[in-house]
Amino acid sequence: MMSSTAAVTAAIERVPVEICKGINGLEKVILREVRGSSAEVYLYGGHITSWKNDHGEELLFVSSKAIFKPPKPIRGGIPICFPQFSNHGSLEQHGFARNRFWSFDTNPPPFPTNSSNKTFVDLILKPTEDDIKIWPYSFEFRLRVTLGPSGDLMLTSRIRNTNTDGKPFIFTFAYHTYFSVSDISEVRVEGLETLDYLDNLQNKQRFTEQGDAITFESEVDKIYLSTPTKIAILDHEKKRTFVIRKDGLPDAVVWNPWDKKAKAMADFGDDEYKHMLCVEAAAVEKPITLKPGEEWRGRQELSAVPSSYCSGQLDPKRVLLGS
Ligand code: TA6
Repeated sequence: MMSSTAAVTAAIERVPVEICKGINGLEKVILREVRGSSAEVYLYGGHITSWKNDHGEELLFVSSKAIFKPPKPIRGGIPICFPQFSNHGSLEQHGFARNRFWSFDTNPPPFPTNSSNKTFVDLILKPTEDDIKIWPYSFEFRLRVTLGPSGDLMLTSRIRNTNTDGKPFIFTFAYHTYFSVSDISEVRVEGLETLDYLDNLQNKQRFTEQGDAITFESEVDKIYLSTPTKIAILDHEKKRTFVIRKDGLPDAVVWNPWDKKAKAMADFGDDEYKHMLCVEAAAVEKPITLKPGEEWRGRQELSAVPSSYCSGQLDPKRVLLGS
């Protein structure tokens, strides 16, 4: 394994990131935090494929059958859906950002950085001539991936319309995060109760969620609309809660393929549905319009916190209402 300490260190004493070859020789970046947490990002897709806590435990799910070979998107981690979420448009499923090669953004515009976050990498995606043939717009998509001192993982996307012909463009978006869970039938999602959602298994019909935490006993593919900015995934067995904080991303998609769909996906193991759950910070219901020169920002912050519990039960109110 060849590695080089990247010269991608800036003036603010950033923690150097490591650039090395990953699976099939695809270039990746490794972010490490002093307390032991880490994250890995492939330039292929601007795709995060690993996020580990300071015990070295993997927090994201990547399928054992994932294909690390263009043009196939990587099954797991955090694919980025842009400029189209799912089949909400005429482009390929989930758009093309997840199967394009991104570059290092060596000259990002100023960023309101929190000084404590010194471990980050900036990537950029611009359309190729072929992309413009299928989606005739110029844009700059800047992605900053940050690993916080307590191991939190932040993704900040800045998308700018750089069209010179005065044309606006419209897009939908999602961070299609695959969380690693102990046992899907033991997992609860808090923060989406009583919300309206579009059910992708029923022609996107609109329904209202019942009042309790969401649990899983079959395939689910729902787009929750106008959700709170904080959502929690409670994994009792691992005594772990994932907290998703999001900004500029009003919706949240919840997906588990369950057994039948799992078998139908070549890059997904038959039983792997038991150990993953996608909860995706998204902008789907109201597509985003950007005029030339305008910039959109969408941010998600992921934390993995140990259970706060007295009798083994998590206290969701403390998680969702806490700081
Ligand atoms: O985000 C949920 C979803 O849109 C599901 O409908 C399912 O198709 C999933 O994404 C995976 O999509 P992919 O194109 O990665 O196979």
